[in-house]
Amino acid sequence: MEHTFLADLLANKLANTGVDVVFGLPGGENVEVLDALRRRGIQFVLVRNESSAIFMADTHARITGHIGVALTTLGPGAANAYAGMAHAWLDRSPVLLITAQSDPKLIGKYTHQMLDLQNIFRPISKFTAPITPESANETIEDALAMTKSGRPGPVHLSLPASLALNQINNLLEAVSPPPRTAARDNVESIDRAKNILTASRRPVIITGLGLEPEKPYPQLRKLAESLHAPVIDTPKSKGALPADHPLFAGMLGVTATDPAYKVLDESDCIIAIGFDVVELVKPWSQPQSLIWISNWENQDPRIDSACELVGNLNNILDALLDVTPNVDEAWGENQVSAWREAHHPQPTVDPAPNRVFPSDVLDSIREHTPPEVIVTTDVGSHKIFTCLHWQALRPNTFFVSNGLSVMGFGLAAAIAAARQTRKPTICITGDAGLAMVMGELALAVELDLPLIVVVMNDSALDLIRFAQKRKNLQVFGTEFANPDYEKIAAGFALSFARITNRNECDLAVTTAIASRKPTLLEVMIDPAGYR
Ligand SMILES: Cc1ncc(C[n+]2csc(CCOP(=O)(O)OP(=O)(O)O)c2C)c(N)n1
Ligand SMILES: [Mg+2]
Repeated sequence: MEHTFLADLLANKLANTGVDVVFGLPGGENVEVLDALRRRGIQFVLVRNESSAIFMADTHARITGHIGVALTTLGPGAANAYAGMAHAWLDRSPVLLITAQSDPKLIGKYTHQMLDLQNIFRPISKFTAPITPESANETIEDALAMTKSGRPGPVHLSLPASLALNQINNLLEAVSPPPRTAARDNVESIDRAKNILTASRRPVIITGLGLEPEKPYPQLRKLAESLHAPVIDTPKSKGALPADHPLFAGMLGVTATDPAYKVLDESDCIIAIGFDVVELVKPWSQPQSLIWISNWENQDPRIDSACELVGNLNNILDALLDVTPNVDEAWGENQVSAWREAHHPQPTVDPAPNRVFPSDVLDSIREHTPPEVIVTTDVGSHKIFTCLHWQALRPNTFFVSNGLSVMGFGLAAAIAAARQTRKPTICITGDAGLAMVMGELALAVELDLPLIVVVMNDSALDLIRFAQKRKNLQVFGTEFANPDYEKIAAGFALSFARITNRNECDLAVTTAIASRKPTLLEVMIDPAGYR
């Protein structure tokens, strides 16, 4: 039997699972693993902050259908990755985090940088374990399989530098791709679902974060059209049905009064596809019959359902296509067009002088970018507005942290998306969110990405300032001074424009898209337009 180093075993198993890139920021304790990745031909993207590595691994996974992998050092690097892991946990992302760890022989004698990483990551991961020479094979394979089995989520492995060059048996067989949930025998439930659908006069479909990597988009569209069912999406499934489809009825998940609740509340039957209540900002309390269709069990928390279909989404939706609907005349396309007219008011006032409304920014981007443009958003007032109003025309082209809603996600996600797809990509971020992760701008230039970073300059944590105003509190601790973004852009060698009106926005977006160069657009936003 051939022998190999533990670090190489790890690199081999990653490569055999289809991993071709790792995002991270190493410490001295990672250099053996880093070198094993290099020798195995796995690319390494050096981030400027560890949580960015996990946001990138997450986005990479959602785009490729593979798992995403991040690497950090022990104590401080792992601690810095915590927000990223928490995002992967609540946003259901198949990410593997590999950290270093101190030499196990020194436990109890040496404490420098030593944290109990298994106890730290256990509450926010599906699996966390140290890699040891004795059980490396099983541990690594279990971790890889766990990322995608059932509801996807993050896993964590730690490898001490002192063990990375341990020689062990090299079991070189290909690692089979992580299994999805074994499909249940859905025969009875399919019949039951068909009966519910045949009796329904006002069915509605709600999609959620669990549509990738199966991409049941053609079936979703066929099912909606055959049932005349309006389709409501969530931030993480925007574009599942294109926003210009006559049955697209808006999005749920950013406020307690999202306009799409009107359509949902009027329905008599809900078909939930890949849906996860972690995306909603209020408890689920819909009384209608619910047909649960997902790749994982309805649990944690379970929502009331009349019927559950668990397994391959394409097969399940195909099996429902021959239902003969019995839908009210005023429902479907008619209901959706009435809803659209009622819920897309244009601003009736002008923005403040030399300021732009967010609706103008989104309209300008939509008008001057191709249908397949990728959009990411950070978290704040701009996220709520962008989720509600961005017209996503293609599936899996909109990326947002919604389960955790963590600031700092948007730029990293855009970098990973543009890197992988080379498609025009737009990151919409608040000024506070960008300040948290500004260093990652360097990566956009290093990787020469077709990326436009749109920073909404309002010199405030606007969402929090708005909460103060709504509660009649003083504005306190929520306003700040911004840097000179033109100089920031020059320092990072990004193209730059400052935008104070719609025409400037049109020109800047057109120029940036044509150049395919990383660009920073500073939009002088009038936050009154968010409300
Ligand atoms: C890491 C993190 N810290 C704090 C928050 C709470 N929070 C949500 S929105 C927000 C304000 C964001 O400000 P900015 O990025 O400027 O966006 P704006 O609301 O101004 O559009 C804050 C502090 C959060 N979601 N994530
Ligand atoms: Mg702001």
